[in-house]
Amino acid sequence: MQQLINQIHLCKNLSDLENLKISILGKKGSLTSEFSKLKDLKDEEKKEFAAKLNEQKEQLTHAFNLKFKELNEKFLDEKMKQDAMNFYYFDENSKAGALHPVMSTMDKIIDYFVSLNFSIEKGPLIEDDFHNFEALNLPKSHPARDMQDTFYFEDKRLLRTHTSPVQIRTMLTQKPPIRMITPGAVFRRDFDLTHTPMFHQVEGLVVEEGQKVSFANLKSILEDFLRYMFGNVKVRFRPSFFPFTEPSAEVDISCVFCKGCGCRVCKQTGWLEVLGCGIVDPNVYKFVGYSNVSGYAFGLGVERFAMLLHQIPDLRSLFEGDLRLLEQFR
Ligand code: 2U9
Repeated sequence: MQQLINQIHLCKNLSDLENLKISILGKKGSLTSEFSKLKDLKDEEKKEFAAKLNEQKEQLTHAFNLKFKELNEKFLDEKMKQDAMNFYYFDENSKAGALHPVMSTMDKIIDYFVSLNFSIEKGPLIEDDFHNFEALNLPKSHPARDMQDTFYFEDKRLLRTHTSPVQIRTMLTQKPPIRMITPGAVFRRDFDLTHTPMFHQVEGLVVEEGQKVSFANLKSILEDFLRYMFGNVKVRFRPSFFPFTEPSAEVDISCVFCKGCGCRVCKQTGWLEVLGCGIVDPNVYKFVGYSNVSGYAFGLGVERFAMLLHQIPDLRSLFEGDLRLLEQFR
């Protein structure tokens, strides 16, 4: 008996222990076969022998259980060690990603207008002539409608050239008051040092019932916005023209590179153009069925903002996915 107990203690792993258990307590095991001898014994001997076998069985089972517990714990410990992930590995070997500077600039712009309760509206990238041009008061003869400026599909649909169709769609489905911005990609057939065929815009639109909205409202919000974006810059409004706004203005800030002294970037003028804006042309309201309303609108190119914010000299580098640039924004 003690020999068997010793054998149990000597087992090194679970499978040795299992084999030993089968050889002793299994169906054909050494102790199990002792039980079959009972039938040949007389009653008194049988009782004594059975009691002895049962006691041995109990002792062995107890020893097996204890040993199982010990070996199983060891087995699980080792398995855990093998399977465990070394999280420090990821810490040391992986570089955290980061937002592309165009997207972080977009987020900064969006944050400003969301804080003033503007809603964010989205629309399709593939548009039709009505939403992209007609309803925006762009006459049939307008050069922007030209095949040379716009990407057309064969069925006359087109890739939106600005995010303005989203304002049209919003006005067609909602009543004033409207305070919205629409961030997103736009497409133009333009590719040179300062233009890419796809870029991002954020446009804004505010429309109120009655004649409450004035150019002064537009001026004050854009001045505040530009100082939020670029710090303590000078802001100036220059008269301009857009088919969808009247009066219209282009907005400049004092050059962030030379602080207005004149440099290569601002072409020695001390000013950088950053925005277009204006009071919404009443013609636009006719296309969306609005009457007796007033509103202002503005638009900006996000890539240009990102370049000025981060002093990135070449627009194309924003589209190349070059890690040497992107890693600087982690
Ligand atoms: C509606 C009415 C008016 C949006 C406007 C501009 C002026 C503008 C340019 C800035 C740089 C486009 O990315 S850019 O090339 N945008 O100058 N955008 S007013 O006016 C609207 C839009 C929609 C219904």
